[in-house]
Amino acid sequence: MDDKIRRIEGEISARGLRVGIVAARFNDFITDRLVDAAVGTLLEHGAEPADLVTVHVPGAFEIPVTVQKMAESKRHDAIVALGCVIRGATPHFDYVAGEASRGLADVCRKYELALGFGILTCDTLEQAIERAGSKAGNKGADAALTAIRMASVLRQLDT
Ligand code: INI
Repeated sequence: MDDKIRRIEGEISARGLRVGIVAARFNDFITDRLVDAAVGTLLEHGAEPADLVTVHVPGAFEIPVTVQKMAESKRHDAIVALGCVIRGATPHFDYVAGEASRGLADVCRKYELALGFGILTCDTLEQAIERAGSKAGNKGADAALTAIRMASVLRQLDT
């Protein structure tokens, strides 16, 4: 690759970052594991406990408005959104999962937010367990890494 070409890909360092973690309490036996992994990942990458805040809301549907309020406050360099929506017998899943992801995409673009999207949308409880620290890794940790990297990418684009 021509070394005159500028490459922006962000850094994986949470040093000095103020990060908000918003988690749904619905299915908290899953979301608590996502929160633990997100917090652990942020601390491992240099964040200070005093710069982190976890906010717990009733369900995934309530995540976007909470993230919007936090984005407006400008008190956070990055936000991690964590939830777990599991398909049931009715179309409720589609509304909750759809509005949560659409709402987050909207707020993310509006506030140019470094957002880690960690809302599991699963057909079964087993799929959720797999993504909360067993077979398929932990999506809370992945979302935290994305938030850290995006904070850096967005900052680099300003220079
Ligand atoms: N909220 C979730 O976070 N996950 C779900 O699986 C879920 N289901 O299946 O209903 C869910 N519903 C609650 C919803 O997010 C709101 O909290 C509720 O409708 C009140 O506004």
